[in-house]
Amino acid sequence: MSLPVHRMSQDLLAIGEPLVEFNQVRPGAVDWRQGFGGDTSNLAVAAARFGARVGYVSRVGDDLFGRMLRDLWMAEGVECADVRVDPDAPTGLYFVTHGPDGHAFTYRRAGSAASRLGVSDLVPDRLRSARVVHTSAITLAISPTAREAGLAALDMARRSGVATSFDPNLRLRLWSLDAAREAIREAARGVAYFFPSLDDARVLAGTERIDGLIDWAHGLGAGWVFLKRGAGGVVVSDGRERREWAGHAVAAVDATGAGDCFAGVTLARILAGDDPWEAARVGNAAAALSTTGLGAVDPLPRPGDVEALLRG
Ligand code: KDG
Repeated sequence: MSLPVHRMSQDLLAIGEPLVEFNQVRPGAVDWRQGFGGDTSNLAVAAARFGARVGYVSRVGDDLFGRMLRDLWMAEGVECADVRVDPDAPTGLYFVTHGPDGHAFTYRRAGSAASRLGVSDLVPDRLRSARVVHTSAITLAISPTAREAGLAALDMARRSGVATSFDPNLRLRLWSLDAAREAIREAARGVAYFFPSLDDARVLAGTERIDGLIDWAHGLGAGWVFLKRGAGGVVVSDGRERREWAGHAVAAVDATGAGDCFAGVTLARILAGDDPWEAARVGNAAAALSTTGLGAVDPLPRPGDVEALLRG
């Protein structure tokens, strides 16, 4: 028996790899705070905290870390019916260390359960009934089958008139710049919401100037472009007009996942009816707050925290 689509539909469907996080509390310390990461999972939790009905598509291992992630999504109200438990591969992990140049990641993800994601993990009805389908360049980079799944999900959404969203999160440890450029070009075709970071966009576009980066993103086919400038805030463009939201001065501890927080909250606010300019203003404040604690997920703010910051 299959359930009617409307009973299992989510507004935002994210596809990718979740990771369990170990974050070093102080440089050099043998003291690691366990948390959660994975760019698309971070985005899903951020959006759920802002009231969006979110579903996640992935694979986890049949292990302690996979169970911890499922508990996280259940606690956060992220629907994980489409997260398959793969008995033959482990859940991926990563370690966050901090130094003068900010945070650095060390991964244990090769051969992870999520890297075995494939087109068979997609539920077409679920994709077609979502309002936004999101994935990232990390999803496309972790394996050929995950790349096929991520691109197929975007394609299916596009063909069904569902808005697509993409973060060209660049991880050159996973693939070459040429391979990344080619896959990102395909993913960005007709993408409604495009969330590049300044650093990634500069490498991908091969240019430094903000205007050139925005033009590059629209040239790929993006509708709305949100250029994430870290502590510098965000530049938003719809292809005709550009606006900028400055960064908020906060006591930053760890910027891990701040870009995912921005995109998740911005999408949640768009789904709630905000226009994308206003949604980005809220997302920008949320991203600032997300840097004030350790880890990608734990410090993700809730609407009341953001309202307080915006009220000043
Ligand atoms: O954006 C934060 C992510 O980068 C982090 O949670 C780990 O998904 C991760 C990755 O692949 O780097």
